[in-house]
Amino acid sequence: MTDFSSTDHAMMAQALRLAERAAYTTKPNPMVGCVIAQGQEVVGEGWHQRKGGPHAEVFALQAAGERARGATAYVTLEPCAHTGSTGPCADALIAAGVARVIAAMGDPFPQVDGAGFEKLRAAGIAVHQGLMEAQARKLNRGFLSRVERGRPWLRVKLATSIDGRTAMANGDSKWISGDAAREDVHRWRARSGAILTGSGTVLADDPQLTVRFGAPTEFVPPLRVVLDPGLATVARGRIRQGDAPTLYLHAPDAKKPREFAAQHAPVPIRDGRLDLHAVLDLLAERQINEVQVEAGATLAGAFIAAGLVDELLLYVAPVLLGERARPLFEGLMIDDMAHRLKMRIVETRRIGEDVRVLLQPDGV
Ligand code: AOF
Ligand code: ZN
Repeated sequence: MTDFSSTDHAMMAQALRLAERAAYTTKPNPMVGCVIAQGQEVVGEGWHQRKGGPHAEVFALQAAGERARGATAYVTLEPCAHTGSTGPCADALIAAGVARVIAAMGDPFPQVDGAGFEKLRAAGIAVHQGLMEAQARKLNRGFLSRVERGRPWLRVKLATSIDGRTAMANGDSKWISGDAAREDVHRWRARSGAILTGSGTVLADDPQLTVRFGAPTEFVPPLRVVLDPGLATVARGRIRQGDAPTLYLHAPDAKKPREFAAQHAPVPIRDGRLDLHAVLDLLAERQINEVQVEAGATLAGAFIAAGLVDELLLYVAPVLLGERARPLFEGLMIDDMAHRLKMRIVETRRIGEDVRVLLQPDGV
């Protein structure tokens, strides 16, 4: 393992901050940042802003100009070796005369996957990797999930009372958490590739599932996905409004209504329900990195029970809804402590009146 200096750490931390600027605009590509430095002096910075645009290294090399010669390039992801929308970044770094490349992590993308490092080494450049890798992996957990596991990163958003209830018995779930939490949810939506819900929620809450409150100035609108086995909701609801595409996933034998224009695709049935594994496979094929589930207790419970949840985004409101109200998850049957589902708190933060808790199941 290479020993990295405090300057190396500071430069990589800056590269990670630059990468994160594209959180809302770069999908389905990864967020990547690059800092070029001569010793402790930064001579160029860049980040990958959107798919089809120049990569981080290209912007940073442009800014550095002649001062890239003999410099160190800090990148949050292995420089690419392939010609995609742009030429290989490895070649650009070599041509600019960079002496050393430090990458936070390798790029698992099949067309790169070590080939970028190989090119650099073959040209006599000193290459090191692994500096702040955990942070870099966390930043791109969606992209990495899709490329490495073949399925999107799945986040389930829930708003709960302190007694663990999410809706009244009549289904009313409005106004559990406050305005600040709602804006926060919309920012998480903006970084997601897809917002997924069920037909039950479309009927009960009539959500629009677009990014409207506290929206970033620029973002790629997430795909709205409705699990609707019988295509019962295609003609209804605010989900048909707004500036974002909608995809209906349905049972293979569903009857399509006449004049049905929305995107739709069949998904196999497992145990009487749409197969959730197949749903995620399909979304990965459509280059979705992060899915945010905003559904009711049944679908949220089904994802948990299937072991497909990577992250819970939980807003806890300081209210009590009482025992007739609905629980967080339905269909999750646990009879003894030995089978309890353990989770890890990744972060807690107060958001307005509420508390936001980010959790991950053990093993993720
Ligand atoms: C880099 N630097 O800043 C980024 C990289 O569609 P393209 O041609 O832009 O290629 C996208 C792939 O390139 C993406 O899947 C990932 O493997 C890599 N992204 N590589 O050297 C960058 N954004
Ligand atoms: Zn590149």
